[in-house]
Amino acid sequence: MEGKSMELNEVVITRAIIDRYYEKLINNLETDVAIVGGGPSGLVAGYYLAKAGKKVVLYERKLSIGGGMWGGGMMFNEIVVQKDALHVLDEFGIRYVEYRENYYTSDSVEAISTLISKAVKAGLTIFNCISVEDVVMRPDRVTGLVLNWSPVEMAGLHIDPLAVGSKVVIDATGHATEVVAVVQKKVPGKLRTETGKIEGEKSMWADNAEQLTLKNTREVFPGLYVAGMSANATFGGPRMGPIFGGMLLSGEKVAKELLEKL
Ligand code: 48H
Repeated sequence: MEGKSMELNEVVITRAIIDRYYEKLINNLETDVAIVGGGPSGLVAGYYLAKAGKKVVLYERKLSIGGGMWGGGMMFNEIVVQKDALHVLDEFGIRYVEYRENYYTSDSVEAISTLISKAVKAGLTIFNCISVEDVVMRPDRVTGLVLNWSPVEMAGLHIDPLAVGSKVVIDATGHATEVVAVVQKKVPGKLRTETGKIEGEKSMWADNAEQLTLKNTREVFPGLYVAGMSANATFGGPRMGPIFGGMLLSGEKVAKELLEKL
């Protein structure tokens, strides 16, 4: 005979969620690296940094993490990855099939769900439904992020944000380059681009774009790095369409560079 299990209590369920979330929040007020944007480049960066023992947090505006990878190309949920980036898929255990020489395909749902899962298990803390609306600034350096709930942003409510500190920030916000845009607008000084401003993303040229994504993954302002599509939009590289090797390699590169510095 099985014994009667303890009756579940709604207030205890609520208390458990509040206690655990509060712990997570308070433990991440100061971090080594804060990543803005939960697309492939941000997740790969977060994975490698967390795996190496860094305290790293990622903020994503949307309810679901993953950015633009879920939909493959035009909702055909397959992605293309070139040979140079296969070692990242191997590191995560994401399966791929050769299509032609140097063109490999992966199921986009397997790819992005595995990036998310492995990054979290490696120690990356993810907060979803939070939008980064500003940076914390000292005269010559970005030193943190200003956060608000995405629903507050969506409803246009006049509610003051909260702030967190981080040694380094990575803008992995994709096409929009949201953190760099705020720095350009509000922080005195120039970006480390040719004109000192955001150069803007150019039209599609996959081969060139994939190479430039890597080159453009770097520090754009003291304390602020760009990765993924944001790197090309900031430094004026073209878009590449649904080939994702550059995004994966960009995340790997920014993590490597920061591990040498931090
Ligand atoms: C919190 C924010 C904020 C903010 C934005 O777009 P992503 O998938 O980014 P990448 O660079 O890792 O990958 C780009 C890729 O998906 C892509 O679009 C490609 C390859 N396009 C080629 C082409 O030709 O079009 O993810 C960015 C994430 C999103 O989930 C946003 O919701 C999030 O960042 N985000 N999160 N605060 N202020 N801004």
